[in-house]
Amino acid sequence: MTQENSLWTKSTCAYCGVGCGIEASLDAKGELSIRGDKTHPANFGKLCSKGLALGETVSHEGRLLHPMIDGVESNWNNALQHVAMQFSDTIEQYGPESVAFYVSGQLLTEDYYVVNKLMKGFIGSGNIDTNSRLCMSSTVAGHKRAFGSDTVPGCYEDLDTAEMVVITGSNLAWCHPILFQRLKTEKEKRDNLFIVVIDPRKTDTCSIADLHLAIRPETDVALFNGLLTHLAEQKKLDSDYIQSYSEGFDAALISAQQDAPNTKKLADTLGVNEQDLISFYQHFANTKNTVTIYSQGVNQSMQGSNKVNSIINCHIATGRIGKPGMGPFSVTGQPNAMGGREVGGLANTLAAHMEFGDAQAHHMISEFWQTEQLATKPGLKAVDMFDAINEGKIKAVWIMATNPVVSLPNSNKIIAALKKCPLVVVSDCIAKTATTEYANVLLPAQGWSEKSGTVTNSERRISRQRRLLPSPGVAKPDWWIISEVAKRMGFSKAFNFLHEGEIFAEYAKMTTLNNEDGLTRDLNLIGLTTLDAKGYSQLTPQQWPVKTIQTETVQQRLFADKQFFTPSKKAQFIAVSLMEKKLDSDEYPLILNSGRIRDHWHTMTRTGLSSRLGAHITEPYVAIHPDDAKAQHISDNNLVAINSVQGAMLVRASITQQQKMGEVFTPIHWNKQTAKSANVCHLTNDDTDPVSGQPALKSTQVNIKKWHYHSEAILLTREILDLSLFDYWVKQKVEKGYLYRIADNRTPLVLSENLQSLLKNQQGKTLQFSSTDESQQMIYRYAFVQNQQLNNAYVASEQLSTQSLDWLQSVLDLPLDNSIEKTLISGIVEGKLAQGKIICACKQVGINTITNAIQEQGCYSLDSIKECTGAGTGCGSCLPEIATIIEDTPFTMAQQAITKSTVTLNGVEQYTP
Ligand SMILES: Nc1nc2c(c(=O)[nH]1)N[C@H]1C(S)=C(S)[C@@H](COP(=O)(O)OP(=O)(O)OC[C@H]3O[C@@H](n4cnc5c(=O)[nH]c(N)nc54)[C@H](O)[C@@H]3O)O[C@H]1N2
Ligand SMILES: Nc1nc2c(c(=O)[nH]1)N[C@H]1C(S)=C(S)[C@@H](COP(=O)(O)OP(=O)(O)OC[C@H]3O[C@@H](n4cnc5c(=O)[nH]c(N)nc54)[C@H](O)[C@@H]3O)O[C@H]1N2
Ligand code: SF4
Ligand SMILES: [Mo]
Repeated sequence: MTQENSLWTKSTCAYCGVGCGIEASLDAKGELSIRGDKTHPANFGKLCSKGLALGETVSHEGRLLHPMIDGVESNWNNALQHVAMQFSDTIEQYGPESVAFYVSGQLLTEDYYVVNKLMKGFIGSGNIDTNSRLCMSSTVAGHKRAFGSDTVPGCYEDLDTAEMVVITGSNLAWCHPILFQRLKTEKEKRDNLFIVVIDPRKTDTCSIADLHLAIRPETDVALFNGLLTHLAEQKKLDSDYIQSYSEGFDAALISAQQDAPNTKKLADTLGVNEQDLISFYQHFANTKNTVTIYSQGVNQSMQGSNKVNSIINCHIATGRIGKPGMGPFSVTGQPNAMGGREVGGLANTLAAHMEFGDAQAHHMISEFWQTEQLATKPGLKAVDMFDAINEGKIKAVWIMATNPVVSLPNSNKIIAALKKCPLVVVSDCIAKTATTEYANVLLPAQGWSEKSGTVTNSERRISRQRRLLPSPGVAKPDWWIISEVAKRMGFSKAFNFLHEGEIFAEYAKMTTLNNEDGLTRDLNLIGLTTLDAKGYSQLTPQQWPVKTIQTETVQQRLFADKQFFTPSKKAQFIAVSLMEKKLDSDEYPLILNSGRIRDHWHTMTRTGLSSRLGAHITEPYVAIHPDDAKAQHISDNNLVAINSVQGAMLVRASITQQQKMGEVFTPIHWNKQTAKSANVCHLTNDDTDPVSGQPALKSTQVNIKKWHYHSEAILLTREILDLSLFDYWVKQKVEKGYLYRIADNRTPLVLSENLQSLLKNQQGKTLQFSSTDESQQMIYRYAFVQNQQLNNAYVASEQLSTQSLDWLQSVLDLPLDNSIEKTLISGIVEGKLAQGKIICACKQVGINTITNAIQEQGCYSLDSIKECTGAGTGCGSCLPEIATIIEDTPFTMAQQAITKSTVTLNGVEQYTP
């Protein structure tokens, strides 16, 4: 190892299922530097904005440092004893079905393995479910129905040789950015690569699409049934494959044909242009090397499993599976969504891809775990589990690494359930989340960078997450917390693990039970069963199945031998038909879709700590079509209330043609910790897919009304404030503090007075100035300076143009001088502030200088930015951020002329920004 390399530790990114390899090093200032791992086959050294900002999110801000019992600080021994006793007592009194664990795809495989072992193996109930129920369970159900196993057959490498890529129900550009970049690079290299995006809204992913089918929400089954029908009509089926290696084709085709009497009718059902539809079908029919990528637009639906099977049907029918450059490809969301599925985190599977109802599996696992209490039937799935809590059937729940008050549908019901539940234990890294509020016991968990174990990515590749930093307080790894509780419940022998590597070894061994050759089950890690501590510590990425330990990167595809894991060894077609969900209502005429934005992760407990990530989209919003906005007299940036039968939220309107009429979209990230009322799950209904139990989070009926208020303010502080007295507020992390956007029904003067009393400023210099602006509104400006440092500042008025106050985002990070003080009280931006947030620290170049160069001088490459502005010519660490700015800055006329666009929408050529 060279001196250089020895300073960098390899680990895996904390976020999405792409599973990028990172390298981390502590720099001289004690900060964690992060770079991509060039040797990792998921990313070959590249990282997206979230991966690059990992170092900024390992601060100890807001961490849960000690166990807490009923709000009082405790120690580990007492807390573990308390949890163990309460669970044991409940089980003794009401039986094993009266307790539950609700866990997460953000646990490591080792954590997941022990928590499943405890519930299913020793408590003897199936009541352990995971947030993967909200994420991947329709895919799991679809895979099992078609293949007899939960198998993702392909590899990322398939994107390099695919000639057609269908991306459906996935905003790959924002949610799996490194895979998207890989595909984009291929698209730039290869003219013959045809990309189709299927999504009701026009997302950034469409920027590389040849065709965008903006289908009506929830009509995917009909679209793929139409495809199967077309393939049959055009004689583009692989008859040999259908005959020899599959079953159920005829019934599936009959069902498909019923959904697709002809392309005109079908195009009407789907709400797309007929020619576009035919073009998609023809390309699919004629392109052997086709990969279909799919994600939550497919899974999170009342017909999610049927959507999955409608896609897989088309791949089986054309024999396009198990071979390079082709196959259905479910991209996983969380870093260890796959690992959880492997070890049995879902309530309806046992462990290591063994199933309930299989007597032999039951016997083997009982023997392997040395238990007589192995659960005999599936437990409750997430939504049902919380219903059972609400009904008092479950009396103790332990929530780990997930924030169900924000992420489960119909949050008011979840809150009611948690309030009623006699024992709520929450293991989290963060002290104050929407969920920890309802906990009786809080257990401090180590977070990413502190914990150690393994995760599996979307292409079945197992990678190590390694410990990089010490943990704050007395935080412990999840596997340790669970094992210690298990021991105190009387299961010492089975949970006597000293190290996560021991857990991994046990799990690897379990995959080989009656499966040494990997022919009984797909999941086989026999090559890793001999790993010793050193081998585990130095483990390089391994793609399963692992026959022998992989010393070089391998690219394996399952089903290459055309053998499946069904009883007949044949793939199964599933007959599916479109379930027309009635989505018309006079009171709630719009369909609310929800999903992710590029730079935030779920409930923001981590990405919310980075000012860089917070700057991309600063406020929760609802994307709405201009005509829908007009009907409600809503203008761009107005605050609006979204209402459904379940609840309401208050967000900013973003009027856009990317949204179709009748449909609106809002991000999932903001919640009680970051905004007054912007949690979309307060609105979403809890309908689920009857096959998978996955909630239909993408289609809730709502209405939208303009929200009227009397005053607005922007407040900059160094500390987090309780702003609950105001009607609307949103928090944004900025360098060295927070920026709050506030709106209220008080007058601007009263709002200003309220702000001053909240700030409780004493002994310092107050700068204050009130004036009227061009439209005769009163503007109240205020700033408070202590020890030559700006402590807090605000601007309040009837209405503010939030963009013109962007400069406030960087003020706390700059040394206070006369020109800044002048700006604070006059609002006239000059000096350093005029160039906006500093992007290139070496050359002190601000964002406005860079965007001006892009827009006015046509600098839209990194080299030209360097030349025009000097930015990025120092240490170069700002270059990725500059690249992002180039991507985000609206193109000018000059660029439009040279950027040839091929995207079509409803048959019309579109310009893609
Ligand atoms: N930046 C970022 N990346 C993430 C995450 C994050 O929080 N932030 N989370 C990770 C996780 S856990 C997950 S599960 C993945 C999710 O990754 P994605 O599934 O790509 O993300 P979403 O934004 O939830 O939804 C995808 C798209 O489905 C579309 N859609 C809605 N309804 C329909 C429909 O009826 N049919 C079709 N075809 N499309 C529809 C939506 O418009 C949306 O653009 O992202 C992972 N990556
Ligand atoms: N409306 C709507 N709702 C959705 C979705 C949608 O598209 N629309 N998507 C759904 C999907 S796909 C998902 S995956 C979920 C995600 O929803 P959640 O799982 O609720 O979201 P996170 O913010 O990732 O929650 C993780 C929690 O675990 C903590 N944590 C992080 N690391 C660790 C650890 O190592 N140990 C422990 N003990 N705690 C840790 C974090 O601080 C945080 O509180 O949301 C679902 N909800
Ligand atoms: S693509 Fe996903 S795994 Fe890779 S760096 Fe980005 S967030 Fe991390
Ligand atoms: Mo997810």
